[in-house]
Amino acid sequence: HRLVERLERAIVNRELHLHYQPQVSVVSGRIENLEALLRWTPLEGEPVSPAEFIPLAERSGLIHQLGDWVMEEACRQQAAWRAAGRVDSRVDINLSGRQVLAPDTLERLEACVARHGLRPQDIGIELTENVLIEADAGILERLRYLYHRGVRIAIDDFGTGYSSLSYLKHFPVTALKIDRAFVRDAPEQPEDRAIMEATIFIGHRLGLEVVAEGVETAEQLALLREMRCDLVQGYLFHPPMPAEDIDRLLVGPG
Ligand code: G
Ligand code: G
Ligand code: NA
Ligand code: MN
Repeated sequence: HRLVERLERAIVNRELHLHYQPQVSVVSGRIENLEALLRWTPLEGEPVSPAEFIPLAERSGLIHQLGDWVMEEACRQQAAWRAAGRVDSRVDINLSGRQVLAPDTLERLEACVARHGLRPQDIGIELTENVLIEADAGILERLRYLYHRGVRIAIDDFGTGYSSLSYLKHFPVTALKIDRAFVRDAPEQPEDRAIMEATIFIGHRLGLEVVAEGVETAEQLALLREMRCDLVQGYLFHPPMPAEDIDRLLVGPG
């Protein structure tokens, strides 16, 4: 596949970047967390969306190299922010299925965090529920270990996978992310509103943080505030942006 060949060269050619999207506290308005999102702009050609190249990288096995690059870059940036003393937000990294299910990915993440002088609580990971269902005992033990050390573990796109709720009882999880499809339709559709409310309720009863993604309107925010959602992420607040823009955002004007 042509795109895979181009992607193979993207790392050496420095065509990859991370953008960061803030997650904001509904109560305080403070930026609590930054989700790292991979961006690929080939030297020649238009930017390619991760929605397109991540599945390709998963199929070709290139996801391991890409994932290592993301981990390294996110930890390097977080360490630089820490050293500058300005930012105390966590940074969240997306891990796809094949990455998490590979036996040594989580160990490499831990090593990467340590190598950059970060504390486990400076970093989080986002997984989908399907990954947890497929994880074997060894992977789960590794996740539990990270959880107990203080790494934040969020379930991405919560409610859209093929799982039953019972996995929440057994798996090491610190946060649920309400999928943006529910958030988008909640103002108009009572069913989406009900799912959103139920997710926040069950999350809180289980002692989890709840994050709503794809928040674009004041109306969606009003619902989420009324339902006591913890964190909100979306274009209403901030789009994903380069690290330099995060610097400006956190330092403020002047
Ligand atoms: O931000 P954007 O809409 O472009 O992201 C599209 C999809 O790509 C999302 O599902 C997101 O989770 C995924 N994605 C973005 N960055 C990464 C990454 O670094 N690793 C993995 N595995 N997925 C990512
Ligand atoms: O699958 P995951 O939840 O990781 O995907 C995150 C994706 O959502 C990224 O592609 C990001 O660019 C996108 N995104 C972030 N904020 C918004 C938003 O307010 N609306 C929409 N439609 N997409 C968003
Ligand atoms: Na995500
Ligand atoms: Mn998501």
